[in-house]
Amino acid sequence: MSKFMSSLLFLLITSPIFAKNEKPNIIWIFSDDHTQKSIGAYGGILKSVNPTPNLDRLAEEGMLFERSYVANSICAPSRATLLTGKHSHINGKVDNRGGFNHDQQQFQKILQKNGYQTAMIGKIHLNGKMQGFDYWEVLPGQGSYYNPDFITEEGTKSYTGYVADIVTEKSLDWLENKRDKEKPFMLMVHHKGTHRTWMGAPRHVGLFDDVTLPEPKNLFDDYQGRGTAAHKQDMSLRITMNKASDLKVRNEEEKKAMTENFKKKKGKPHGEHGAYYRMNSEQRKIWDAAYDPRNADFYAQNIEKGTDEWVRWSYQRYVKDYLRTAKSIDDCVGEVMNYLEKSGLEKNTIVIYGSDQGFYLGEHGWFDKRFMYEESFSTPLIAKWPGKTKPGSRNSDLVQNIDYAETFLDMAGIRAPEGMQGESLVLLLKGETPTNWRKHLYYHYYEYPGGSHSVRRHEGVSGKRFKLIRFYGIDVPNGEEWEFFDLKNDPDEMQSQYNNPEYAAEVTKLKKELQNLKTQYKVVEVPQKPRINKNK
Ligand code: SGN
Ligand code: CA
Repeated sequence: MSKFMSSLLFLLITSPIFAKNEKPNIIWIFSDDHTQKSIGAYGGILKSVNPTPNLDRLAEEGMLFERSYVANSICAPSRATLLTGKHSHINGKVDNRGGFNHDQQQFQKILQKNGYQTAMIGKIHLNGKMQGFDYWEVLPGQGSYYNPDFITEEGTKSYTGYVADIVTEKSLDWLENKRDKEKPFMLMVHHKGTHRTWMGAPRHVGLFDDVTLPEPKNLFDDYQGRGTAAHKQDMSLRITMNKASDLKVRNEEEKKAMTENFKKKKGKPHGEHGAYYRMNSEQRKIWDAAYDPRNADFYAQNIEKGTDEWVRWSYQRYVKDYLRTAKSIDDCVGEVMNYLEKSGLEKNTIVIYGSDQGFYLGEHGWFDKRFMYEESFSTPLIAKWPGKTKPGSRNSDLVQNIDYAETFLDMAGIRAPEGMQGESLVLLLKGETPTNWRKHLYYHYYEYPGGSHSVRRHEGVSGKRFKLIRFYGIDVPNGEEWEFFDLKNDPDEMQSQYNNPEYAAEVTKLKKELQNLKTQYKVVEVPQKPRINKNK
């Protein structure tokens, strides 16, 4: 070949037209219990306090999924589904108790085998050693808001500071200093917040002090129009909400008693209730300066537990604390986006935000999740894929957390292995929903008896408008109860129409659909037996 020809060839293969398609990087920012209704871009009554400016920015630059749901509204099972792309009865992690089989197929293992650098930082809630990550540092179990420990390949390490900030710092440090810059990457930035017992960062403890949050209209729900499960749950602001640990109302005497209690236990205070006692004196000073006067005000009002006044007061305290924890996650989203912009990574990096499920912020008088009702069945999903997602776009197709694994693989140009049960969201992200996109979702919640909050087992099917739920294993003649909701006429799900003859045809249709989905997803019976909760 002449010299001229070879230089022409060189120019051609190095020119952008012939450059091989660069694989996109993926940053998956995730939170715990972060409900759609607390994110500005999703709208809702809390939008007025501007709770999430950075997530709103992500939505403005990307796509927001309005009808995004989970398959089983509880933490560890949701994460198992996300990694495996399979429903709980297939991946084996049906509730928060018991182990997760890490040896099974997971999307990050496939990405890693296909040349991706993979990293996981923060909460995963799946005990045992993570697989398929080049780098991982995870919180033990639920983790701690203040001065958390992290499990690493080299053992447990302790850090001083606020958990969301540490997760953010570690993530940015991995991006800047620890990864192999020759390879595309997938980084999971997984936060502890907004999980119970909702403790904000020192810089956020004063937020929302001077506002009165609007209340949901069903804060005083009496559960007429629904069955046993809604009546018998244990997740109400009126009865379940705990004064000391949830609402942080402790006078000096109570603080002393709790401190003594923690001293009796071995090692550092742990778990949710231990967070206050893990604080160093500087953090405690900031905390007490914010909470002591508020608590004095509470005692001055003589509010009795269980009264309507108590429900109203705890709603304000609880939701403000919840929004404070969300704020540090929102800060993280902003920092990550700013870093991508500064580092030049922005163009080829997908940023995706989600949570393990939704949550109740006083709707039906509740906190927590588990039910197939909209607040906890739905979950946020916002994604920005430069050049692919249309900025400020919204998608209203039915998507579920079984879809993420295949989506991540598809983004990387990898075909999903047989057995994954979701659908890739890539076409949806490009604004090209296939005409045969799913019309119904399958749901199944298992953690009963045992566990927390006494939510009865149930499974169900939901289309865009109608939802059918079967509660089972309950103390009624044949052990099961059905509920049916028309989300168009009753978006707050206050009145089951299961026995209303006007809906009989729809009920029959959904019963059939439930059977179809059970066949499609190969649903098997998971025996219901009490077990001890070892994996809190
Ligand atoms: C803890 C919480 C519960 C919560 C579960 C599961 N109690 O047990 O309120 O439902 O975690 O949450 S606490 O008083 O210890 O905070 S999950 O998100 O991990 O599924
Ligand atoms: Ca959760």
